[in-house]
Amino acid sequence: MTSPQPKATICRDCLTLEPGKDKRCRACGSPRVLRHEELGSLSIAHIDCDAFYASVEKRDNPDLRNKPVIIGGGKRGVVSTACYIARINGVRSAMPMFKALEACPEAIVIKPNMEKYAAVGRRIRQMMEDLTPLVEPLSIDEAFLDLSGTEKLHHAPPAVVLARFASQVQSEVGITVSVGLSYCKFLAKVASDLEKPRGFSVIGQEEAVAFLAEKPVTTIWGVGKAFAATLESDGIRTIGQLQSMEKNDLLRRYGSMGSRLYHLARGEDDRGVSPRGEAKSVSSETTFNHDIAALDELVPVLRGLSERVSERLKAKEIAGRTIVLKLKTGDFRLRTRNRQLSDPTRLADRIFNTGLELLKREADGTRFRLIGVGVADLTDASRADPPDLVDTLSHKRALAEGAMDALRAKFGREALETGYTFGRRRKPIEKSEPQ
Ligand code: DCP
Ligand code: MG
Repeated sequence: MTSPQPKATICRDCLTLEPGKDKRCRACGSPRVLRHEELGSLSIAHIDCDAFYASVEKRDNPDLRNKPVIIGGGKRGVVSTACYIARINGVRSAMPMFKALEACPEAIVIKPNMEKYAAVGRRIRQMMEDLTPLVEPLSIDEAFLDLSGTEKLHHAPPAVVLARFASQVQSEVGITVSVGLSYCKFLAKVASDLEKPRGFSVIGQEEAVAFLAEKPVTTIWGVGKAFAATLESDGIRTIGQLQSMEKNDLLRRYGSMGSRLYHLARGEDDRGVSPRGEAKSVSSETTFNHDIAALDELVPVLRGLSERVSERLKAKEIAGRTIVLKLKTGDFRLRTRNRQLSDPTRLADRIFNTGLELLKREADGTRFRLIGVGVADLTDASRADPPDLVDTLSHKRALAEGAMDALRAKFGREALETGYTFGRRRKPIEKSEPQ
């Protein structure tokens, strides 16, 4: 007996499984018909809300519906997000507000209401968790879902479950989402971005390599601006170029990142979807042989620990918004101090500088037996360390740090030491705090 062929076509509106060969669904007439040979067998999804903050504001004030809306402002004066009408006029996330208003003077600007967005994000996450326990949130408005083996439960293949979910979010929560469906996390995430807003894109095994060949290297997870600049200086711009390179060559040039480039360029990604019970913070700490009071002795240790934390954040492709300094005094009293940044970071430099500001206030002659630094409030790295519009120097430092990472990956950790840590490294204790 042969198993039934998985259905390769569905209507995203009425969920009919074989809506016919025409452009429109023969059951409901909708043009939103999804066709893909592998539709019945793919089960890794990435779901991302469309223009999230702006959509929530439009939901709550129907007068805004057909108007360009920008969410942002406040102290930093940049755009958090813009609705798709404002985007047509050229408004983008992280743009200075004055530029956004030059591009779209009629836009309505609304200050972010984080509590409200967090509540909507939680509600949508709950709806995802009703579909599968394997939900891995990446940020407030996006998550991976692994729907393998859920067909019996839902009496429908993942593609249908996802289309139904998108409609349900729209009718029950009042905002729209875009869905990417593939066989691995990397391509599911790429797919969800292809047809925004209200998109549903599928990337199968069959077309993955050809699809990726055309794309810029920045499509690859973990290749940010700094690393892309390194690749560019080696003449590499597209994933197709990476596909034609030997694995050993990539390893030699870029260390562990080379291995990732090699595999992801071929659409090979075996990372599982893991619900975030994992790290809530990433930290590194060290206990001294003798208690230390002097700031200039504590500073190089802090620098080394910050670099360590940064490396681990980069390796996990995560970033965090809160920097935590931990000190234990000679008489075992614990002091923790923290500061929130405007954006999540994974850069040693920002971790260190923030930690240093906190440390300066504590270095009042007290003798310390332990110092640690950590990053909490974790998110994925995609939105970490935007080029700082005010502080162009920090952007340069970020680029320099990317270059140093590449060198360390090539020659080992000890190859490059900053002035702070030179000859003064200690063995740190590493921690990932559970939730
Ligand atoms: N965000 C922010 N600053 C940025 C990027 C995003 O404050 N530089 C916030 C506002 C967004 C939310 O995070 O609404 C989700 O980020 P996304 O990158 O998913 O962007 P949107 O959901 O707004 O738009 P898209 O439809 O492109 O996903
Ligand atoms: Mg989004």
